[in-house]
Amino acid sequence: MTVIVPVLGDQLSAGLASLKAVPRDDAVVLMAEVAEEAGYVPHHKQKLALVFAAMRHFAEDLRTDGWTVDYRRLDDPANLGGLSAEVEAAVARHGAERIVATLAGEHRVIALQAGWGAGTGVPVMLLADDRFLVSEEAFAEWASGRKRLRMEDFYRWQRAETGVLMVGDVPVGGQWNFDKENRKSLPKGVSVPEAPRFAPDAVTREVIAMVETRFPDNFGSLARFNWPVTRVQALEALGRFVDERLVQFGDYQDALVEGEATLFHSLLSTSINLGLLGPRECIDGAVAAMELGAPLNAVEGFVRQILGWREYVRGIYLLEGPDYVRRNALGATRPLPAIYWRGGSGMRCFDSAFDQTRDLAYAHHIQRLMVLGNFALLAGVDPFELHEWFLVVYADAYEWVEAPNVIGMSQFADGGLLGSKPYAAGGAYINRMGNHCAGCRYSLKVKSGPDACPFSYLYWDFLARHEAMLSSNQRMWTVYDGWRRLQPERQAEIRADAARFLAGLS
Ligand code: FAD
Ligand code: DLZ
Repeated sequence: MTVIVPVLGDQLSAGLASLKAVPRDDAVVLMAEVAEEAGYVPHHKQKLALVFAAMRHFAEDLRTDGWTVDYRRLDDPANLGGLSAEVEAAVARHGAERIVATLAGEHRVIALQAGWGAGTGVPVMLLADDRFLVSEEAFAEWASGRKRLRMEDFYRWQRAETGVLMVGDVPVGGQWNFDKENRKSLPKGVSVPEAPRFAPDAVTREVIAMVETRFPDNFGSLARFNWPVTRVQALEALGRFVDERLVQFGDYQDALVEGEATLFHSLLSTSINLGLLGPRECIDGAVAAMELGAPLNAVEGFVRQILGWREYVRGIYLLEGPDYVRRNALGATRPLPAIYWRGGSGMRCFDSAFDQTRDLAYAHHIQRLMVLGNFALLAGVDPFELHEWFLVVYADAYEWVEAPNVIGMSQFADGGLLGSKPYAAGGAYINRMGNHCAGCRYSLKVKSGPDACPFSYLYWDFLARHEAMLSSNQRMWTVYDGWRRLQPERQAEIRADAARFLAGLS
């Protein structure tokens, strides 16, 4: 019996449920580069190159392992342009009697998969994606009946369930969370190890040339493409992170440093999201490093990101359904400002994050949350437009992980489902966490007028605009006390600065 096993571009795991379920001799693995997936948003050029290069390398690995792979290249004139069309044609071409697939990550592609049976006339078996540590059902069960769905509660549950960093029922070190020890700015003199380099091989170079030719107007530059595109490279990236950067990951997790694009971050999200690495092996690698002296605040900080945040946002995405991306609890309607596509805002922190986003398809978490996301929140940008931007510009962007981070965590557009308060901050926060302000054309010392830091007056203006909704939130009481203590003349000055700046932005 011939079985078509479609493997999507982010399902590049030898242990994928559908690859485990079908005997190798019966399977024809279908992998298809298609215009539909390349175009549902105009992805950063590096994301396209990464996905196609990783797909081509994975197909070769499967063939070496004895699988029959039917690989459809984007530049093949016979390419049908869509996943469903390719699946239907493959069933006919191979005379297949059934399809066995692993459920896609995104609602959009899950909907396509649901139509494959009708489209092909053969039975379709859709298997759960067991590369995540928490199944959709287990998350729904955890969520059911809870008044609040907080990451911290989910994370503690997962620590207890998995036994990671636990001694019996007690968290290692007597504390669940060392977040407060992970907020240092980078002192002068601390040097950051260089991230590993993965020079593109012939396969990747061919893909890069194809992307440059076929997607010349997409955002971003390919010049500094440096992503792991194979499992071997991804394992090297994990090993180098654990050996060289994990020790300081905790301390400087929230730091913002001019000219330091990656700091001590792992750069592993692209590899995990593509399936080149499993979440559990990343967690185990970090935990094992404790025996070699890695501090608990670093290891726990890293484990929290993967066992906590990554699993939690995926659970929220599946639970909340396709309409989640349209939430707009704060009623924000400003079109996405041009500085998100062109940079050149004059704000050093923003331009720094923008430039590296364009050049590397990467920005670390605090740049995404507290600079690019925070600015949009304060400026009242339409969250759906921001969501689409975030989906475009990062090499690790897939809706299941991007949308809860943008709509929920960053924009509070889900009204507090994901976060207990908006991640809104003024210039003082950015100054405390980094060194951008020193070289900025705006000044924190100037309190009003065209040279004052926009983050500062926009922060107060944001609070004022949303006072009716947010001031009853206990976690916002202190900041609203601060706002109310300002003289009416000072409040008016702040609001006038914000209005002037926002008018210029549009
Ligand atoms: P590290 O800082 O080294 O963290 C280790 C790993 O933990 C990451 O590789 C990632 O797998 C996981 N992780 C950390 N934080 C999160 C989080 N909040 N949600 C889910 N996983 C997390 N992550 C994506 O993978 N894709 C996205 O499209 C994406 N969009 C984001 C948009 C916004 C507005 C924000 C605030 C965060 C977003 N994140 C996204 C989460 C996080 O910023 C990235 O995972 C991280 O910056 C990737 O870099 P790294 O691998 O060096 O991470
Ligand atoms: C992201 C992406 C891109 C750019 N291209 C393809 C493709 O051509 N073929 C494919 O199978 N998958 C691609 N992907 C990954 C899918 O978009 C991904 O499987 C869905 O986003 C579901 O998570």
